Amino acid sequence: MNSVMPLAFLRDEPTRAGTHPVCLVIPPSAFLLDERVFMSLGILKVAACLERAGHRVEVLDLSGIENFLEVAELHVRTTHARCVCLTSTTPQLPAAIDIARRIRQVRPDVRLILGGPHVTLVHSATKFEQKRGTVGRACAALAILKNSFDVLVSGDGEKAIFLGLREDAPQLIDADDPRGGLFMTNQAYEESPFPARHFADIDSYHYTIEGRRATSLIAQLGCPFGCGFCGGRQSKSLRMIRTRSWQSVVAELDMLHETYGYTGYMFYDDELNVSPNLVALMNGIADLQHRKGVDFRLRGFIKAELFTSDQAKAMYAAGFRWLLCGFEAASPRILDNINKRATLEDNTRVLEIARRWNLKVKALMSIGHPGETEQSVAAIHDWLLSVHPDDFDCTIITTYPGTPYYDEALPHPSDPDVWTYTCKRTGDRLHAYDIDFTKVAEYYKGKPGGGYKAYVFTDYLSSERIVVLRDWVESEVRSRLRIPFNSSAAAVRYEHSMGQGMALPGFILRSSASVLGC
Ligand code: B12
Repeated sequence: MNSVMPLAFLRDEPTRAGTHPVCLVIPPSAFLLDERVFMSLGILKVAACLERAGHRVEVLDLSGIENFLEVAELHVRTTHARCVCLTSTTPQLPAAIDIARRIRQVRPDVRLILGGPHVTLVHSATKFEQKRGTVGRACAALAILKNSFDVLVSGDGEKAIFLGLREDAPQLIDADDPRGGLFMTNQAYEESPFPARHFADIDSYHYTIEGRRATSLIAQLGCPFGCGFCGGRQSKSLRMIRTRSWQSVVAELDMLHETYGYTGYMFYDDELNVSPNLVALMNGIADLQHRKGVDFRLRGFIKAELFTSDQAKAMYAAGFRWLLCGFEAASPRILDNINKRATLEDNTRVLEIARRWNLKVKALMSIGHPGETEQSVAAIHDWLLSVHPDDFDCTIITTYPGTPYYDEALPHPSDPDVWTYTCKRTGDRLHAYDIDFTKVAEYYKGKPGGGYKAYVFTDYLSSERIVVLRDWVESEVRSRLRIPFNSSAAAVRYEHSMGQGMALPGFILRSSASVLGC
């Protein structure tokens, strides 16, 4: 195996499917309140491409599995797979690295491939570091990944997986570069298969929208904006908009309804209304329901300054009753520091338009931006009370690799454990403790009654104070607006008992072969 960046892997035809299955692994996310809410669509898309090319595929879904290391060990001891491919976000990395280590111990012959957001973002951060001439922590983070895995895939996995399976695969496959031949074009996106949801144990995933059994899908990829806290602002696969036709999205909804009976759908596009074809898509979804005589309920994200009354009307007609919007802040200066583009007036207007069309709004707010002060947090509290959203949450920023807050930060002059991001326009600063992402997995949601930890602070607020203020906004606004904490999300953890030689329960391992684990 060599370790150079690949020359463009231009051949479109995949590797010849061999007799050995390919094993795909979804690491657990123990920091989530409930790990079986939404399936990991990215790796299921990779699974679908492998299956289409004739490969036998096994998917080991370790979401919510307490003793995941034993389960992974048991499986690799019995499987004939020679390649084990993991996906990972940054907070899943500690578990992904532990799984890789355990597999190495019992099957040193297996090739370990890592793809997903963490590699993509760390790789984009290293490119940015190199461009800036400051080789440092992102390069170190990439080196750790190179030590733990045989092949790293940055960016789109649909074609790159076939290069990763080849004997002569490079150690780093760059599928995040539109010039490289592995990056998906709109046409490739249109032609690619839907995520292979049949590999997930559908019934163990549970989500409802307005009482309807619901699942998630993505209509288009990418967000072109530059918010400082958001991962992928230097990564083409996360930033460039890739679209497929509205007919393709409607076909996926039709399939999901026919095959699994869902009538609720959560759209996980970064912002649905970035697409100029939103209204056409909504009309297509409304027509589908009319033709089938069904009634869907939908939920998805919008970008505030692009939201119009026409969009709201079409969204309501298609079945939307809820919109989510990342307003983040209520202080104009903080909105500017985030590089949000939306103004406070744009944000307020979203609630006015939504209300006119009977759409409920979940306001997504965050604390811990450059220049954050007591007053800017109080502004969030006051604005929420004045616009009265139907739901909200307020999170604390973590500066993950691949976000401008991480990529553009410089070492703090006097504290070696701290990196500082300075907003170019206002000079406001955000300081972040350097986190060992191979060991620390962040909480996604603060557990009601505590559980949050902040790794950021500003010149005006300590990290401890940020936690106190965040809890204050949550509890004050919830009690004033009578919005209960989401207490339904009691963590569901699965325990897998380790009988020797026992096949894994079907909800952990799904295989395209007829015998599990063969
Ligand atoms: C849906 C979603 C969620 C859902 C469901 C997550 C899930 N189970 O999939 C929920 C709400 C639970 C969630 C939670 C969180 N999320 Co989230 N989420 C998303 C979102 C909007 C879409 C993910 C998706 O399905 N994309 C589409 C698929 C096709 O892309 P993909 O997953 O990246 O997969 C492709 C490639 O990465 C690659 N690939 C993936 N796996 C593999 C494996 C192999 C072997 C190969 C070869 C290739 C490969 O091929 C795939 C097809 O091209 C993304 C943003 C985005 N636009 O992608 C953020 C995103 C993934 N989330 C993010 C974050 C920060 C979080 C949270 C930490 C939130 C928080 N603040 O605490 C938590 C962590 C959850 C976790 N398990 O780690 C960041 C990840 C940053 C990072 N450094 O990892 C993203 C990128 C948003 C952002 N721009 O900052 N999230």
